[in-house]
Amino acid sequence: MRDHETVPYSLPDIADDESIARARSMRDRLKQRRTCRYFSDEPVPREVIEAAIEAAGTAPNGANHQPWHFAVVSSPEKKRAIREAAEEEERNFYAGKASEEWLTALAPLGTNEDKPFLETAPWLIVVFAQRKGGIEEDGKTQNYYVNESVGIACGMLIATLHEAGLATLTHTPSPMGFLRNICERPDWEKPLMVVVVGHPEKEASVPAHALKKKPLEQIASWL
Ligand code: IYR
Repeated sequence: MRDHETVPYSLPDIADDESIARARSMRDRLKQRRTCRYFSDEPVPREVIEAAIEAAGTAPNGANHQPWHFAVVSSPEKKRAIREAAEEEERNFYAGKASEEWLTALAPLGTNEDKPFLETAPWLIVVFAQRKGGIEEDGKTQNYYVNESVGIACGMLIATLHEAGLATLTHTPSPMGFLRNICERPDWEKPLMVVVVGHPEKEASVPAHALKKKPLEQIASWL
């Protein structure tokens, strides 16, 4: 056995009834989350973003290497650079790169190549996955389960921001290598997504299409 120090672990005792109530209450709050594409420029305190990123940083991950980096963008110049580069990629996507099948799947969402929210929203959190680096971020040590780890962290980030009363949008321009240059990140990091954060615009609406969620019977099996 290798050296392996431990510390005690326990959780507060919660009776079953209370446990069920809490799970349902969390479910109901998460149900209120919708991906929002219309943001106002109303400011959001930096402290909210800081706490949400700290929450994301507690995600379970491969070998505790914590293979993520969150580049937080608020400067108008950087936001404009990201918008311009993303719209360029999206123009190619919508004008030919995407298959007919893909465009048909997107039609009920009403998305297109215009991404004004990348400038309007107060914060863009550009999430990077560290393919290498370990805890010390040396750029060499192997990391493990990188996509899984960073994906879970993004879920926790989004859930925390939702709990804080903010709207989010996960934006995934493709290809998104340009984000590495704009955010000045090393080449062993791979941009994974942009989480756009802010308040919804007054006139904001969301596609009715996405209200249809698969029922429990469909998404779960019990063995
Ligand atoms: N990245 C594009 C297209 C897009 C793809 C999927 I799958 C979506 O669920 C939404 C959008 C865009 O941002 O428009």
